[in-house]
Amino acid sequence: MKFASLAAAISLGVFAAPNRPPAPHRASLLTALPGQMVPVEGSTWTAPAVPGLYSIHVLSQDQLDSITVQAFVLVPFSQLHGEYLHGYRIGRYPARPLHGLAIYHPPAGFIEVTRANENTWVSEHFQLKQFLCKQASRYPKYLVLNERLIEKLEYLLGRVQAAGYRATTFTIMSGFRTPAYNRALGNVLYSRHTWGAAADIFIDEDHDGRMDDLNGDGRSDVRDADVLYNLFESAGVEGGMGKYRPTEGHGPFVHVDVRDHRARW
Ligand SMILES: [Ca+2]
Ligand SMILES: [Ca+2]
Ligand SMILES: [Zn+2]
Repeated sequence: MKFASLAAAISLGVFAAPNRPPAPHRASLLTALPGQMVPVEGSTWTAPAVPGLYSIHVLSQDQLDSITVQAFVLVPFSQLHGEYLHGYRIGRYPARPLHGLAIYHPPAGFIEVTRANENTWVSEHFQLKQFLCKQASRYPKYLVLNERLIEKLEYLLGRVQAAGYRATTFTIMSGFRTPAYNRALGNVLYSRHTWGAAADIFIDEDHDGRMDDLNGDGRSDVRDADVLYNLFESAGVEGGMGKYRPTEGHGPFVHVDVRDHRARW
């Protein structure tokens, strides 16, 4: 078992995934605060003091298989000055968590996104830049991204593909939203988007910026969102999910999020 990072090479326990087909971007996302000790593939990794991306390559024992753990050391939340983080507007998280739930406390920190790392594959089918807030700004930009959201999107994409639909990824119309941007949209105070735990998605293999005609009726409308919604429901999806009909501003899409209870709309 080999384990190599930008910082050092250390040995790890067994990485058991010998029979999976080769994937071009076999990766998983890990976030940690500077100095935090986190489990990685059966071993422990200590996050360096300097925020940024540390790609950890984990080889299987026979060295025929590997996975890249894209470990981002976060810029701690305490670095915020008012509403800004290094010139990037974040806004304010609610002082009181919703119903006292831990998932609504302010995030521990932020991933710093640069031109150099925004194309990073954080899983097999998703790149870091897909989750960026749509607010206009220069680099560096910052985001919060929940690992469980990525896992969920990968699972759902797999189900969509297994059902016979062509889908190389989900187009993420809205992933992370800064509280400032979310507020400007007039959205709810406790949107899971502001915790990097929600995504508004559709399938757009013909790249026209709109949901593809999944049900084959020659139109792109809420019935195509229904196709995704029903597929996700039958896949036993937990957490929050809602479907949206098209407006003048956007096409049909489905919202999915990570939360501790089931919610549907
Ligand atoms: Ca399309
Ligand atoms: Ca249709
Ligand atoms: Zn949403």
